[in-house]
Amino acid sequence: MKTVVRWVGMVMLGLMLVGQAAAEDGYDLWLRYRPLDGAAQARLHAQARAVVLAAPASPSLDAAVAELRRGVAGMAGREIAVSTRLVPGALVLATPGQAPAGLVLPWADLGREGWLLRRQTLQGRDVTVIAANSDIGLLYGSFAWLRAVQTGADLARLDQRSAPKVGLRLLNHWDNLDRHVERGYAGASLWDWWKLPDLLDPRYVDYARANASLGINGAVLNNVNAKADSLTAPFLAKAAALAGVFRPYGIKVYLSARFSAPVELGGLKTADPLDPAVRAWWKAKADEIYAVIPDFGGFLVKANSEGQPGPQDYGRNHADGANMLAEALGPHGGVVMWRAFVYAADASDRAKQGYVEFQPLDGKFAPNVIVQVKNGPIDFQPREPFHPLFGAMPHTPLALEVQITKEYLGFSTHLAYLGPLFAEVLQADTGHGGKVARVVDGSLHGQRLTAMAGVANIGTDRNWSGSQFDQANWYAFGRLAWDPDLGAADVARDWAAQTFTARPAARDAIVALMMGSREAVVDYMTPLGLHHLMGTGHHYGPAPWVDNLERADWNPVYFHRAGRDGIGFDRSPAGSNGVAQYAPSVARLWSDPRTTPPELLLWFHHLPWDYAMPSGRSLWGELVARYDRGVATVDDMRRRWDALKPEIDAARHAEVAAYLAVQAHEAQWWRDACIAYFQSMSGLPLPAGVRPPALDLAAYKARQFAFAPGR
Ligand code: BDP
Repeated sequence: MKTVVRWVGMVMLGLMLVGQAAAEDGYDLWLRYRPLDGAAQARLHAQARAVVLAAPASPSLDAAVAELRRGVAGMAGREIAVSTRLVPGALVLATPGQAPAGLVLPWADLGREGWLLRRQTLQGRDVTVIAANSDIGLLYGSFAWLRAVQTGADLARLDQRSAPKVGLRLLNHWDNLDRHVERGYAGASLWDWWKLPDLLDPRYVDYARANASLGINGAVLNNVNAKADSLTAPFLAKAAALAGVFRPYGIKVYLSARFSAPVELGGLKTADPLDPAVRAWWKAKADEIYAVIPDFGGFLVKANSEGQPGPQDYGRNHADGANMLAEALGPHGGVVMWRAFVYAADASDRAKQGYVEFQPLDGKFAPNVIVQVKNGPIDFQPREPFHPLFGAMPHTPLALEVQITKEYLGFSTHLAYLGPLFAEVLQADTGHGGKVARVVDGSLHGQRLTAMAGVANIGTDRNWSGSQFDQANWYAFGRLAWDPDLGAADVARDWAAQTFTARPAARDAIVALMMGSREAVVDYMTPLGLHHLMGTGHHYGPAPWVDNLERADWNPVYFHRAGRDGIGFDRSPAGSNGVAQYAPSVARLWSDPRTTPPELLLWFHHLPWDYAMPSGRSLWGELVARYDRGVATVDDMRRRWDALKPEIDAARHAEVAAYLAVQAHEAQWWRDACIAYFQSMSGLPLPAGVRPPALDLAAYKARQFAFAPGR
């Protein structure tokens, strides 16, 4: 009785909320499927009267149908039936084997995962065809059709097709087995290892739906700073349980593998990759994994980096290590993603180390190894030049790794849409005959094994990503991994329409706010090519003065080199000559400050404070102006967001507004602390009209953040 009363109450509450913006908390991500307005509902219903199945039954097909029904029920307010009879206004899910007579399509172009959406007449009936060569393609196509509805496409004239340009589109979760997430700002790890494998949180399904809606087809479950425990039988059973949930959504699981596991788990005396017993151990381990996870994706490995074990501990190189694992996984179809994020050999210029260690190994890796390279040569800074390895290893598959979680961009409290950052690296011309996107999609050097990885920003927070707008970074990663040539603004437009509102004026206002946001962070943190000025360890807040860390190349002063004479890291031929790692056409441009874009100036050059900038200002004046511009942009973002209040549901509007207030405050802090510090180096007065920092430098230096998240 009590339950009935509760249900009636809930239904009534639900009815009351219809018509006004229902409270939203962000859990639904971009898959909200809220009711369309009356006319649009009628149009949608006319195009989605039933789901017609012309494809073999499978769990993935079931997932596609469930999603279509969920979407139509939400947006058109109607339950739709599933049938095998072709009815007018049907959504026809078709694969070549079972396609209805008369359906002629360019199936071959779609590949295994691609899809096609087309409104057409079939056997005398007007229908919408969702076609693919596989059930996963149909699932992706169904999500694409729902996106078309959500973004206001003309359903009566629909004609779209798409196939992924990159084979492996992976999230890298830096999740520890105790649920702490390294560089996580969205709560604890989603993976409840303790309760797995018996208890499956329903959230795992929603995670899989969200990924499938973008085409993400793999997840590395555990941190690159891996514990060997993740390879033990109990944890493999847990990973297998997750794999079982994800499988219908086309998502494979991968694990980060600790290189020394044969010693730690196997009791061997060595993890030397050329030792037969070590090789046998990994082979047996791979067999064991595939026995419980038949479609296991493979290993991600961080070796000889930041204290992690690796082949160099035994006088071997990265190829020796990677190839040993590749040999173990190869018979099962698994891959090794071997990270190029290393900086051990020589601290004279940390930016050079990845290239120095890896480029000479070009062509030495087994065919199922991908070398995974961060977007830039240092470490996920607000701006870096693209990594010089892109284009420089023609005989080796290279994956691009970007960071979705904003370790160095203000955590989840700062609004920074990363689409422009991702697109900037993908569109950068390597000078080796194509842009980075052509390395990533394999076309530049004819690689068939291709991948793009994003370090996830997902956790147990109700809104998944720590903030409403950080969802856009997960989204942008997925869309760009599928098609690296998409424009960041186009992706933002889809996201904003799906996540907030499809009304064009409001949607475009959101997009405009997003598109300037990353540059704002660059300006108020690290303008003009400065980098790594963040607080020690946690990377929160400004600390350009830090000079006392154990390793020289952990200190901000190492990176900015500011003194009375000027500022910047000289990577020109007169300095570290890091620029020589780029193709000659690129190196030539970036060797000369006058042909280096201002955005990268102090990355490559150490210049006097009075150096004349293209703007007509001195370098000192320009630096200050950029810091001020960053603060002003955030203030402007706040105004733009306030103006959107009538368009956005109250709870999410208020939450974003509160976050923007934090960001405005912290942007000012960054600006003030950096100007105070750099002024102490330059010894120059502030340009006329510039407001002095609120506090003395000592006050900024004194700030400590003992429990900052993500460490
Ligand atoms: C840095 C992070 C550190 C990661 C490392 C990596 O500060 O937590 O372990 O990268 O990518 O950005 O391995």
